[in-house]
Amino acid sequence: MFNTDDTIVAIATPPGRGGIGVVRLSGPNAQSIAGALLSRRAGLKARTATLATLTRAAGDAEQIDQVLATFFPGPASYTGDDVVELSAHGSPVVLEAIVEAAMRSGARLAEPGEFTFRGFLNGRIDLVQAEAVADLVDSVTPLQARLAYDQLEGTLSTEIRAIDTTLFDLIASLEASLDFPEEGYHFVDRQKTVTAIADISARISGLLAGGRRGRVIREGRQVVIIGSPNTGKSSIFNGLVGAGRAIVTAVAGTTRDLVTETIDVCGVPVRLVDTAGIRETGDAVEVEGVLRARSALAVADLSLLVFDRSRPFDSSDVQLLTETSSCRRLLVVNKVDLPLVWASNPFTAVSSRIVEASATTEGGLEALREALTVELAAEEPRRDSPAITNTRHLDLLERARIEVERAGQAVSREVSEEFVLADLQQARAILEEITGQRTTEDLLQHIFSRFCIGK
Ligand SMILES: Nc1nc2c(ncn2[C@@H]2O[C@H](COP(=O)(O)OP(=O)(O)O)[C@@H](O)[C@H]2O)c(=O)[nH]1
Ligand SMILES: [Mg+2]
Repeated sequence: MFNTDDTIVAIATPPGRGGIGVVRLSGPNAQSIAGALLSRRAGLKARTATLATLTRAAGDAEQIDQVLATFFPGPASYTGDDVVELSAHGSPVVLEAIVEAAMRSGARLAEPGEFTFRGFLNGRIDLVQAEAVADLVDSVTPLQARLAYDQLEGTLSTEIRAIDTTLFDLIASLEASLDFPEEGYHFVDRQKTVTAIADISARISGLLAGGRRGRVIREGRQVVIIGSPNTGKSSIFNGLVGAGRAIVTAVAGTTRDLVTETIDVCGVPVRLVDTAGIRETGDAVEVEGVLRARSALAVADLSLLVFDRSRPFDSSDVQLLTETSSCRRLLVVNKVDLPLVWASNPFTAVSSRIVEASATTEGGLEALREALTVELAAEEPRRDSPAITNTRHLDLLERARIEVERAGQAVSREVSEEFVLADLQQARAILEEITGQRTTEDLLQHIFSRFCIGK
């Protein structure tokens, strides 16, 4: 998918202006290309930042910038190849000029994720760790960053490899019994084999158990705010987001499109969706808004139903309660700063959690956040167990578990070892797909296409 024996170059820092911008070169000619552009006679010292002037081309008098150049010789570099990092002033114009100069000297512009891909190919990191790099860069909450970092450190890879090694040993002992059939089945102890297989299955299940929670942290949740017009949905949305993002007005039906913002609820990124509300309307634009509100509701993990206690509880409020009775929901009784006009408690038959709030005085917003946390079951994964955040890993682990269990049943039913072996080998193949020891080009393409350029 990528050529791997040439030298690649890219800006490694985000687009836009900054105090510093970094251009990264990786490949066999990284050092000579950097050397040609830098005003230094001597070569760069390994892993030492060196101040130098960078010119447009070898022998060219036109200087681009003063840079700090650092040479990381392979194989102990990020990519496993020779790497040179040039820290320049963080102007897009300067950084682009440096990239162009490197390209004139023979470097090729890197594709997204190509540096990390080389690190993977050169065995610096496995596939789980490469995916963790992308997750860490993409993380929007501190908890997401922590889980991605743990994965980058190799907590998940280590556990998967440990399971794989146990499987390998078990397979080896079963194979030995096949090679020496005259020794009889007793070469391996049937009961011991059953126990060993059950242990492996339990370890995989343990990883899977933490996985659902991990996935929630990585992928986040969607919470939809619904309710009749003017109940204060947009105000609640703004209160939770903490900035005046959605339009708030006293005219019914102003939030016509969906407004979304992501907030951090105990480490879980929650995509909060403000809707036009659900009510009968004649306005074509608003009809569209109501339609969108309904479809957002359909895919939401949780809905916040907002009611206005300063006006009568009417049929549309009743309808909203009925319509969402089978959804996960949280009821918000808004405008508690105004007098209560409801003659009776409309929620006597409702078991959902109810939070009283005032978007205006911000009273109850903290309680609302806490209720959100509880509803989204945001308990933190323990640090000592690897949390699986990635659906790809979860799917493969589940498949591996099924194979191991099948093997266990085969042993119990006294099926020939060959079948047991085939299942266990299949389980190993699946585990190796997770860490990338066995992969297809399509999968790699898919994974690395998510990366940004320069990573
Ligand atoms: N007194 C009071 N007014 C509120 C409260 N929340 C919202 N409002 C007002 O109610 C009106 C409608 O609010 P908005 O958030 O646009 O409602 P939406 O149509 O449900 O999105 C605005 O004039 C808000 O200022 C509250 O808690 N107390
Ligand atoms: Mg609104």
